[in-house]
Amino acid sequence: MSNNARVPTYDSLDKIYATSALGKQGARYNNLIQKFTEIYGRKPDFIARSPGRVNLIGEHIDYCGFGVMPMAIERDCIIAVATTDQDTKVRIANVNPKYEAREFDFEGKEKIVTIDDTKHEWTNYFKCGYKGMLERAKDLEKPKGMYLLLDGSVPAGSGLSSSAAFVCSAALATIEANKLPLSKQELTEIAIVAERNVGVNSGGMDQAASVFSEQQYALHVEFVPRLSTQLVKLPETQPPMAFVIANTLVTADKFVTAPRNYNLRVVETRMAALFLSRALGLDHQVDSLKEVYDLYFKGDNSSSDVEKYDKLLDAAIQAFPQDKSNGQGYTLEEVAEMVNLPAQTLHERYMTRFPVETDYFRLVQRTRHVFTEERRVVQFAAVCKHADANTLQELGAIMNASQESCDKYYNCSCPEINTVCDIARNNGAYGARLTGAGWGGCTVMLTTEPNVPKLIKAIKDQYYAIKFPNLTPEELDDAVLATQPGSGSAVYVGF
Ligand code: NG1
Repeated sequence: MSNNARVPTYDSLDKIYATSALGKQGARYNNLIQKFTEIYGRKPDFIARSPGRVNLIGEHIDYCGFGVMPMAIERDCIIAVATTDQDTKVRIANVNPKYEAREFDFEGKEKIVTIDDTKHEWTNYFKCGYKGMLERAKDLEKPKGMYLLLDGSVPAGSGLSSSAAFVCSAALATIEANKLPLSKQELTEIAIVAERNVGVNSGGMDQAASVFSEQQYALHVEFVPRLSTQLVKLPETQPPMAFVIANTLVTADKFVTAPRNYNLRVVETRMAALFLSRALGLDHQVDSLKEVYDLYFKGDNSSSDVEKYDKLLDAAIQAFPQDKSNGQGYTLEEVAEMVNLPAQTLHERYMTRFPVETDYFRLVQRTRHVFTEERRVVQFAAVCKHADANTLQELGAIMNASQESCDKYYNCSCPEINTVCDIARNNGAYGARLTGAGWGGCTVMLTTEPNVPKLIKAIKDQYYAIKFPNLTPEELDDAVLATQPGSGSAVYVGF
C-alpha cells in the first residue's frame, strides 16, 4: 500500500460506515454538530474521525517488532472542530457529561503543551496527538486556536483501542486545523510515539489499524525495518464468516495497571532479547525479539518462516538457565548475572522511563508466547490466502492456540475472558480469544453469520445474566456485538 497517501476527506458517511450503520451514525453526527453549535455558537468546520480496532491475531508482539493482524471496527472517536486565528487556545468538550470541558493554551514552539502523565486526565490523550503533530510542524509559528467537541463510542479500557482512536483523531484534527502536510504514515508514526506521553509504553498496532484500515479487509501491520501495512482480504467462506466481540466488562485500565502488566511485559521481552543475543552468540546485543530473529537467521533462506520460529524457540528454551524460584521467573539480580551487567544498569535502562513493579521477570514464558504468536500470525495470513473447506476450523484453531498462550505463558488473560471464550466455543465459535492488552476487556470470536444470534444469546444468558445481571438492554447490546472490518481515519465535511 502506498504509505505517502494522506487521510481522505469525505462528504458522505457511506464512505466511512457500512450501509446498515448509516441511520444510527447520521443521527450521531447530527447530534454532535447540534451540540457543538449550542456550546460554541458556531458550526464546526470539519469532523476528524478515527476508529477503534479489534486484533484478530498477534497479541503483545507489536512492541517486540513482530507483525500483527488487526482490523478497524465501526466504533470510533469523532471530533468536531472549528478554528480561530484570534488566539491559540484549545477548548475541548465531550458529549459524555462524565468528562468535564477543559481549556489549555499553546505554550510555545519548544514546549507546545504540558502533559502531566501522573494524572489520569481525559484530555491528556488529546494533548498527546496535538503535541505530536505540532512538534513535527517546525515552520508553524502560531497554531490555530481550536473549538472541539468529542464523541467517543469505543468503550474505554476494553481492548478495542479507545486511546489510539482518541490520539489519532486528535492528531488528525490538529493536522487538518493547521493544514499540516502530513501523510497517513507520518500521522501513524507520530501518534505511536505521542501516545507514550501518557505513560504507557505502547506498541504501534492500534494507531496503524486506526489510520490505515479499509472496509472488508484485515490489516497486516509490520514494524521492521519501518512501519508498513498490507490489506488482507478475509476469505469468503460458506456460510460467510463473522466476528463477534464480547466485552468481559472487567475494566483493565492500562494506565493504572501498566507497572505490573503492560510495561512489565515490554521490559521482560526486552530483557529476554538482550539475554538471547548473548546466549545465542549473535553479532551484537539487541533488545527486541524481532532483532534476535533477524540476526539468528541472517542469510538463511532454507527454512520457511514457520520452521524458523520453531527452531529459534527450541534454541532459546535450551539457552535459558533454570531460575532459582521454582519456575516463578528470574529476580533482577539473576537477570543481571545472565546478561553480565550490573542490576543498577538494567534498572536504569528498562525501569525508569516507564514504571515497573515486580519481584520476578518471566523471560522464558514470555519468549515462548512471542515466538509462537508470531508463528500464528504468519499461519493466519497464509490460511486467508488459500481459502478452502477447512478455513474456518483452521483460523479458529489458530485463535484458540493464541488464547491458550496468552493465558498460560503471557499471563494476560483473566477468569472472565476464559469463561466467555469457553461459552463461545460451546456455541458455535470456531475460535475465541482475548483481544488487545487483556487482563479484562474484550474477546473476539470467529463464527458464521447464521450463528451470530445464537452465539450472542448464549453469551448474554451464560455470562452477563450471571455476572452483570443489572445491565440495561442498551448496555448489553454495547457489550456484545457482531462486527465487520471497518474503514480507517477520515475527515468528514458533509454538513
Ligand atoms: P490495547 O490495550 O487494546 O490498547 C495494547 C497496545 C497494543 C498492543 C496490545 C497487545 C497501546 C496503546 N496498545 O492494546 O499496541 O501491544 O496491547 O497486543 O498500548
